[in-house]
Amino acid sequence: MRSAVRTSTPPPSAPPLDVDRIRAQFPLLAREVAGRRIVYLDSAATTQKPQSVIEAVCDFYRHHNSNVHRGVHRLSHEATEAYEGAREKAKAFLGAADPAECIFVRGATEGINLVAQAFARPRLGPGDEILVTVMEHHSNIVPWQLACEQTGATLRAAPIDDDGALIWDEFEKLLSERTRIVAVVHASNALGTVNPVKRIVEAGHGVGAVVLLDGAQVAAHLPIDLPDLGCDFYTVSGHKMFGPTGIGVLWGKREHLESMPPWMGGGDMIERVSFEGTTYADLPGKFEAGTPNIAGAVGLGAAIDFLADTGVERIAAYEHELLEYGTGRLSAVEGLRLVGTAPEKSAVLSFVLDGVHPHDIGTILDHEGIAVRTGHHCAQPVMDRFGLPATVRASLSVYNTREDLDALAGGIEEVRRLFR
Ligand code: C6P
Repeated sequence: MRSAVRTSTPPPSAPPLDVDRIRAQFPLLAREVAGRRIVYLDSAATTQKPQSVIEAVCDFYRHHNSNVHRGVHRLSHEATEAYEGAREKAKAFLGAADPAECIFVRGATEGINLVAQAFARPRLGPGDEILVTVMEHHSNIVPWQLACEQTGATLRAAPIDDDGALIWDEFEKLLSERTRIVAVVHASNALGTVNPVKRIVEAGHGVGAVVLLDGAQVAAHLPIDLPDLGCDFYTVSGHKMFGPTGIGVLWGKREHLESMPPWMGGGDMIERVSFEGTTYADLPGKFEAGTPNIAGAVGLGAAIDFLADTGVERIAAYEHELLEYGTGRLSAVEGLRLVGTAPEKSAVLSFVLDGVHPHDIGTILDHEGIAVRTGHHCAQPVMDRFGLPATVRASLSVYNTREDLDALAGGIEEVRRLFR
């Protein structure tokens, strides 16, 4: 069994994670599907929301709803304070130096598009290269393809091995003085692979490239320490870290953000507008045109509080245990092959089963009240690499238990019986 998942262990003084207490904070987990308590194993698609996040969003609309940065009245002050307070929380959570470097976006997809359009596009030309890996989510491929079409630059992709790990020598060979941008997923949504991101940042900087990390699958699972990572851009999605949909953060080094033109124009991103010419607001406003997702930001702030109270290191250690247990349970199923067995993994179990299409597995599991994702997981080059049309993916979170994984293994045995 390959499951040497390296995650940080909790400090010895930290009390063990009380999963029952955590589960009790997630109202949706009490729901029944197909007459049974739901087994939710699709947290990589989106996590469930704790009561505190739901309450924070409701409280905002009930008591403080107003637009931000626009009014002198009480409610507008309160809304602005709540919105900017959430930015402070994001700053602390990521270990950023300055809240102004934390741009609120809709999610990781928008964060990467913003960098592709406002940072890469004005700088790139024919002969320049952008380096990604084969394991990227489409959100970290297509924005760069668009930038390449617009500028004449070339997109290169570093290969992965049969375990789904980056082939370091090949990655290094693809790096050259032509490489202007390196954009890599911190943890793969389709395989679970955790990339050696510090090494990637160092290697990218070594050839003078700017490095973006896609942290969508990391924020709810592993600690993020931006100064330690040393990257230039980092992006997360709120809904994958217990927050609402439609909100996320793009963090960028101030020098880069300041050197970038605005991406979208509109209200709130300007200093002064006239037909003779317009000047732009300082960071972060320059990149937040229009009325933002204020309640979403407030909810994200509550999600960050939940993560801080629970302890990301403790979550990492707990999920590590769960992943090892689940790897063992699934490896024991006859005809099942895990796809993604890299030495360093986050809590994702992708697999295929001999003779059964992943969609059939997902449908049968759903009849048992088990929610998994089936398909290409918006990572078609990963499927091509493994010669598969699709996989079944069970993705774990802090509220999952060994019983959930037992139910999954039992459900797959049932699929096998039906297809015998
Ligand atoms: N992955 C999944 O089921 P958005 O949609 O912008 O919040 O996140 C995009 C994204 C970017 N990078 C990675 C590594 C991701 O996993 C995702 C979203 C979901 O795996 C939906 S396709």
